[in-house]
Amino acid sequence: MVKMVHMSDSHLGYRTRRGTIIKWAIENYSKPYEQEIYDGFLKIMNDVSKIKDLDFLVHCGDIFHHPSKYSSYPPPEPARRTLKQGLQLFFNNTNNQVPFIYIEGNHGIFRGYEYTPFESHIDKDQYPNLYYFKERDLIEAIKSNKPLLLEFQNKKVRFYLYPYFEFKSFETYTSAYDNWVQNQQPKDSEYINIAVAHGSVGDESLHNKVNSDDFNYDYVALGHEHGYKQISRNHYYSGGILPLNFKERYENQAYIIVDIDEKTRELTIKTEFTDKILKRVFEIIKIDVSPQDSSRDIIRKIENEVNEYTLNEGFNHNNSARLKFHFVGEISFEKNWQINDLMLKLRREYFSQPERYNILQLIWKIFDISETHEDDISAGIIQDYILEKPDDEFKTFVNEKLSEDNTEYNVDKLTEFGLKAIKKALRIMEKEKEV
Ligand SMILES: [Mn+2]
Repeated sequence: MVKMVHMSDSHLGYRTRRGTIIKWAIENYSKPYEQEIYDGFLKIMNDVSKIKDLDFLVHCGDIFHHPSKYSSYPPPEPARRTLKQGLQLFFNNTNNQVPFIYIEGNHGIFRGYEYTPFESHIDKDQYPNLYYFKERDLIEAIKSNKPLLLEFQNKKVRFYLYPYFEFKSFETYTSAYDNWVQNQQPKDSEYINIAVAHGSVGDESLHNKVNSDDFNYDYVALGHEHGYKQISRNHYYSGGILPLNFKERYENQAYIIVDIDEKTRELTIKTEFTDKILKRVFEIIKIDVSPQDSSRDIIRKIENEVNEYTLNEGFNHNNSARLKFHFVGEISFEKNWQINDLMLKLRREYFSQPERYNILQLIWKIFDISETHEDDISAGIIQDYILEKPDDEFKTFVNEKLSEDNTEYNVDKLTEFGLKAIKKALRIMEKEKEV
C-alpha cells in the first residue's frame, strides 16, 4: 500500500471583507475568520502528520491567498508564520521522513516575477523534504520538452505535476502546452503514477488529458475548486479547509487519505471533512417580504433572525456569526431602497454594540420574484406595444428566415429564445423608465 494525503486550496491569509465588523483576533493581529483558517490549517497539519505509515503529503496549490491576479501584496505576516509553523510541525512529527509535495496555483504567486512567496518569505530550502513546483518550472519543462515529474524509486511512485497555467490565454501557449502534455504520459505501469494538478474545466485551466482517463493515472489529485468533489473513479478535488464565502458554505471542504494497492492499483479513499470544525454560525437566511410590509414589519423580521445570534455575552472572534440575508418577494424599487436603508442602519447599530451582538459579518441581497414570473408581465406588454400575437408572428418570422437560409432548426425552441430576449429587453426598458 502507498498512502498519501491529498489537500488543497488552504488560502492562508484570506480575509472576509464585505460588511464585516472591524475587529481583530488578539493572537497575532489577524482578522477573526482568517484566524479560524490558520487554526484549521495547523490542526490538519498536526492530524495528518500523525497518520500511521503515511508516505506522501500532496498539496494541490493556493496555499496562500495573496498575492493573486488582483493583489500584488505578499501574504500577511500571520499567514507566513502559520505556514512555517505548519511545515515545522509536519516535518518534526514525521521525523523529516514524509515528503511534502506542493504545486503552485493561481494564488500566492507574484505574477510576472520569477520568485514566489515560498522563496521570498518562507525559505523553502530550510525544509529538506519539501518539493515545490512553480509555474517557472513548468515553463522550463515546456521549453526543454521534458516532463515535469518527481520520482521516488524506493516507493516506486511517480508524480506528474501540473502547476496552474493559463494555457488557453494565448494560441502559442495552447499548442506548446498541448504538445508538452504528451510528455506527461506515464512511461510504464511498473510505477504508481499520480497526477497533481491545479485547474478546472470550468475556466479552461485543466487540460482534458488530465481530466480524462487517457493517461491511465492511478490517481489524479486536483486543486482549484474549493468544494470536495469526486470527478470520476480516481479524479478528486479535496476542496479547501473552510468555506471562504457563502457559496462555498453549501459545499464541503476536506482532505483525502488515499491508499493505493501496488498490485491491483485499487484505491481506498477516506475523506476527512474539515468544514465540520467550523465554530461559527455561517448561514444564508431567507426573509420573505410582502408588498404590504411596512418598515416596522421588515425590521421585526430582521430582528427576529438577528436576535438568535445576540447571545448576550457579546462579540467573540472565535464564534461570531457570518450572516447573509436574502430578501425575497415582490419588491418594488421603493421597497428595495427601504430595505437597503434599514440594513445599513441596523448593521451600524449591531456593530456599534459589540458587547451585545456576536456578529462578524452581515450582508444581504434582494430578490424581486416578480422578475421571474415572466408570463405575468412581459407578454402583456409585448401585446400592447409591439405585436398582436407575439408568439405566432415571431414564429412565422423565424420560419421564413430559416427557409431562406435552408437550415433546419427547432423552430419552437428558437421562438422561445427569441421571445425571452424580447421580454428581457422590455423589462430593462421598463426598469429604466421607473428609475
Ligand atoms: Mn486556484
